[in-house]
Amino acid sequence: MFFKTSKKPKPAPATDSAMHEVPGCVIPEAPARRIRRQPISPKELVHGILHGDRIVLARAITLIESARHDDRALAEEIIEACLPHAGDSIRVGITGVPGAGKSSLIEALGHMLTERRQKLAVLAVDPSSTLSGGSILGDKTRMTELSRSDLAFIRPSPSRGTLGGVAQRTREVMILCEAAGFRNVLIETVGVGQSETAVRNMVDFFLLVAISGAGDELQGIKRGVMEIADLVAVNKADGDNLQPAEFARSQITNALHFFPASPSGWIPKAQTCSASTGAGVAELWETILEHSKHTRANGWRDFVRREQMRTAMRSAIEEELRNRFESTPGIPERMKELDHSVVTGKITPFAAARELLNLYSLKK
Ligand SMILES: Nc1nc2c(ncn2[C@@H]2O[C@H](COP(=O)(O)OP(=O)(O)OP(=O)(O)O)[C@@H](O)[C@H]2O)c(=O)[nH]1
Ligand SMILES: [Mg+2]
Repeated sequence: MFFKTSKKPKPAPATDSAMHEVPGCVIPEAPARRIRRQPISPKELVHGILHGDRIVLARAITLIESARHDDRALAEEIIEACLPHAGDSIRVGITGVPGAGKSSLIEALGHMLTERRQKLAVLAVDPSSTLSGGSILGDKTRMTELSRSDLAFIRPSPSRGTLGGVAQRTREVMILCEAAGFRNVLIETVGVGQSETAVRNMVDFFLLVAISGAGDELQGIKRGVMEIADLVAVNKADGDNLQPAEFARSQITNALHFFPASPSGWIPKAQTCSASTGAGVAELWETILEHSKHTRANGWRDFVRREQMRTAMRSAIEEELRNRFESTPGIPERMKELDHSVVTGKITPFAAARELLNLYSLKK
């Protein structure tokens, strides 16, 4: 890696769980403990967030991610209070096949931004962590340099819930981060399934990290991921891989011409970069800034963000309905029985769904 070893001492190991969740925290242990022990009101939490206090921010996020019903009301109060202070930001989604170098590229971009004294938040949407219990940003060793900077706030994907739920939480966390002054938000997602669409629906700019030599299918060219990308970064353009990466870039540039023009007027690009040497990384950010300028000027960014709010509202309704449905007494038990009946062909899926919905209407 091209990064210099940090001269800063490593932060002391923290005992507070909120500190463990925030690798970027370098605030000493004692105040964190003090804050944790004392109950803290939503007003104080909002005050702390608006003053950029990362311990408080981490606590508020824990509240957002909590499954407890009474925490939800508090979380909503905090989000509401933060909303007017959020929004003036650059939101970037990052996807790509496993191992393409997303985390490394985030670290390289983050390094560049913090050198410029800019604050950034790194979040993740990883529905697979619901199953594995792990998280794509859980491995702090991948962002060692960045996690030591006071200008960076790194938060792994919530490891509980459906994709809809995880995406909703991430959207809320983004609002809090922006209110805390993190005006660059990078959201990493795994290059599988529906998570890309979920992330696309919450960012201004979508970056696909590709590598030379991986099949088209793998890289999302045939799955339609490339169609939603504003920029394809062919990473690992270093050493012996320089030429293959350049070849892949030109092929991808050709492929991009075949996609219908975006109503934003933005023409998607392909660029090479190396997260390891840092080559091309500043140029990637230049493209992101250029897109931001372009879409702010023609009103596209605001239009998209308004649309995203509508989508968010609908997703929140779906999520809440699903939660209410699944937590209604009697439903999970009956669902289990009906699962069996559907699988063995005793009842059609539609009849089973109707019965469960009728049961829900009766009980609610
Ligand atoms: N040579 C070279 N290796 C790189 C570069 N970027 C990342 N790598 C290596 O590729 C491997 C995977 O990098 P990650 O950043 O973890 O990739 P990722 O896309 O975040 O992977 P997942 O989170 O598992 O999907 C690591 O061993 C990196 O050191 C690069 O620009 N050049
Ligand atoms: Mg990663």
